[in-house]
Amino acid sequence: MNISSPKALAILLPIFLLAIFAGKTAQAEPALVFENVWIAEAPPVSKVLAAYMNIKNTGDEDQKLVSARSDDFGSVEFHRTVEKNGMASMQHQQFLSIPAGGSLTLKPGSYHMMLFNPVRQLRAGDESSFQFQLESGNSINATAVVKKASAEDSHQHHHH
Ligand SMILES: [Cu+2]
Repeated sequence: MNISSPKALAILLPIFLLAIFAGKTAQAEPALVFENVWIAEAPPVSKVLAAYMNIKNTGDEDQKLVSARSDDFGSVEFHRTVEKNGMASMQHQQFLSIPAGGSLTLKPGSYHMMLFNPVRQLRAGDESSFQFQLESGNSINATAVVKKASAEDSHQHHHH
């Protein structure tokens, strides 16, 4: 297709304007910034994986994530690992709250996302994208990178 032809322009111009409009809409979304989103690599037989990240709320309103989904997994849940009498257990969380001007860190031994029934094998270096649904009705996408868990755990210790 010759993109300088009037016919091509008639097709491309609306797409171009739509892209600008979509960009503006995205800016109006809640000011959540997803950082260091990663999935812990698991053996191929694993039916459950975990994802971690830091979520920053740069806005002046509290935000609640009510659900997450990914094409790479059957379902996604928010969990929190809590220790009671020396026993660690996971609690299902209905939502994740990110306070205005604050952040929430999902990390091993704390809040995390549980990823059930992967539809493909994810190896270190692979990417997977998530769509988060907010209580406000907005949704936000974030891309996760698959990493080897042991390396990331030791990496995290350097920041303490
Ligand atoms: Cu869990």
